[in-house]
Amino acid sequence: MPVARPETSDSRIIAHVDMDCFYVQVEQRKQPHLKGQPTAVVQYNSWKGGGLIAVGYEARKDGVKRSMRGDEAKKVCPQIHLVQVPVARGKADLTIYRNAGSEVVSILARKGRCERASIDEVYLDLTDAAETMLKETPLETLESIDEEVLKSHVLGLSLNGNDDRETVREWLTRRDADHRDKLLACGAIIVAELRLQVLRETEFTCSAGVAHNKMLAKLASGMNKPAQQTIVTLASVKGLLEPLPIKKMKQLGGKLGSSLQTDLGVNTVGDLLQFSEQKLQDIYGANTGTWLWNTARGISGDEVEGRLLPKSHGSGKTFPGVRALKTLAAVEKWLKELCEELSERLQLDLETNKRVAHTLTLHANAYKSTDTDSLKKFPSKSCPLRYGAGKVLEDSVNLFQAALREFLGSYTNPVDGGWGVTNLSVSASKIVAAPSGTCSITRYFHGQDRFHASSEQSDKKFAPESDNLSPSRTESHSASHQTECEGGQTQITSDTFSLDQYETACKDEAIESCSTSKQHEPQLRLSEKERNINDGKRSYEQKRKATQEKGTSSILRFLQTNSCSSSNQETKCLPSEGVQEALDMGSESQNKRRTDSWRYNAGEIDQSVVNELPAEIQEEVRTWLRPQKQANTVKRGSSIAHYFSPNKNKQTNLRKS
Ligand code: DCP
Repeated sequence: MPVARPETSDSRIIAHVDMDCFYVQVEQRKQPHLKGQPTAVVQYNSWKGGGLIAVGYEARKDGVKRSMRGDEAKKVCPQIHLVQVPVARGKADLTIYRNAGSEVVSILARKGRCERASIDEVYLDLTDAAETMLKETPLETLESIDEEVLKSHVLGLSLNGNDDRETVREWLTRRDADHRDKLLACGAIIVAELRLQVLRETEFTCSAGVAHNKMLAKLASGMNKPAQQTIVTLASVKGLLEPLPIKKMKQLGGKLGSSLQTDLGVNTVGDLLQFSEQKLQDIYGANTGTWLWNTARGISGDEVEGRLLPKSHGSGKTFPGVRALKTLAAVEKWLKELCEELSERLQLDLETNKRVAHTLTLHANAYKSTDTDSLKKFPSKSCPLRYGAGKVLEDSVNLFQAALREFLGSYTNPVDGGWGVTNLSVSASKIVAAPSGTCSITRYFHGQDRFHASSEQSDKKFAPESDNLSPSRTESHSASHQTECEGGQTQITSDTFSLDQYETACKDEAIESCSTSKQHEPQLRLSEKERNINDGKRSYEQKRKATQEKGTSSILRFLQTNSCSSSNQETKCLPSEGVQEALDMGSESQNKRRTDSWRYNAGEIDQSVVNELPAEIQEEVRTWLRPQKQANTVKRGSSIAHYFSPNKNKQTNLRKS
């Protein structure tokens, strides 16, 4: 359900920047001879010339539309250039578009808080920049104003078509203007400058909406395309919103919008104005009721989130008509491709941006041969995400099977036949900053085990996407033949685990899986005693604090906390004085206790787990595991690694692997 966030101030200056025919521009930059030519980007499949996913403005003039296939576009516009989307793993590869989007984001972010909303859309909070500009340069004193600013469309400003730029100049420089309009004028100047910078540095044009909140800015950015900007003055809000079809409003494209239409007869935003806030609250609950009441009046307190990176990653593919996947083997084959791509992107995100994702979700559309209405009723399933392509695949297959069982109403594992999958996608969401230093290592090691445990019990935890009135529309682009979860809100609206639940679950599961799952990686087992201590005495909070420490000393703490002082431990090592110092041990008894619990069997670390860690962490871990030559040698003052020397046999294994 939408959450009402009352407008904190209508003096905010928010811009929504949307790239023009984005994929086409990216292709035209790559192949400059296409510039100025009617061009469209098509999906890679060859059926009827492939589906159009982006159409350049020259081709639009000739009547080419995104809903067309290549063959149809050729009929309408014989000179059109059809460029195929790059392909990798048998599906669209959007990397060049994603990277091009990042180039633009890095430029736009120079002037204020910037939120990457999708592969080609960005919100900017320019309030501070506008206020500063207004203080430094009163608008009425401006001597020259760039043409790009004068070309702005100011909603509510009547133009006679003769000297429109002069009229806009007068509006921008009015001495007696409302302070909020003056800020909007500054916003328009800043946005025009940013758009010019984007053009200069990337060769891409974009359009923008400038308003007092995100909702209005987004509505305005598409009003005048390409390469133009639209300003929403306070006085124009009513006129802008009233005629808009209710289903066109963000978050009202789904069931909530349909309910407004069928239950209340609301077809335009203006129709909504007749309902009191109380009435809307009575029908839709306090929050949604207030949100609807505010929306009808152009009030929205949504903040621009300072986020330059995507909020989720997704990889998907559709299998229309005869291409529907009808066997588990076929589904698994495609899941392998999708999971590998997703995993690569997760890894890249981890290495480049130090971010980790927590939730894996599987979406699919399917039909039952016996029930033609069953299309799209396939439940989405989520579980905690484990890193590594193999694990992502394993979990995705489990998720798919659980969903298919539910879809078919079967208690046993489904078999081939009687069903077909027309769309399949996996996504990773709940992406947060990876804790630095040891903490990330801890999480990885803990995570591997607990995730494994959770996947074993997955059926109990898989939950369907909710079927309530939550808006299902997202800001991410989902092409007819692909899934792109770049930026924007993900389509996962009701994962089994909320982040809090997940944290709690992790807390509970980490200990058990560490201690019991021999086959699980890594096999860092806790002794009975330590488990009891962990279970009973150490709160989760304390544990978290301990692992939040940075640097080598905290790495050691990690090992200390999680080390395996099991009875069959053969190698006992003592820390060097230096290390001891770094640990800031304090009292002697503490020293002893910690030293005892340092027994650590490096041979028990599975190399495949180490291989999945980010490069720099791998390096760090390998440093500890390297000191094979000094096995069983306990030397004060030697390197940290010496204190983790495995026994001989295990060293040999380790070296082999
Ligand atoms: N896209 C896609 N599948 C869709 C819609 C869009 O793959 N069904 C991709 C191609 C687009 C890009 O996302 O270039 C951005 O989508 P927009 O809806 O913003 O459309 P364009 O940028 O192409 O055109 P416009 O200038 O109308 O915004």
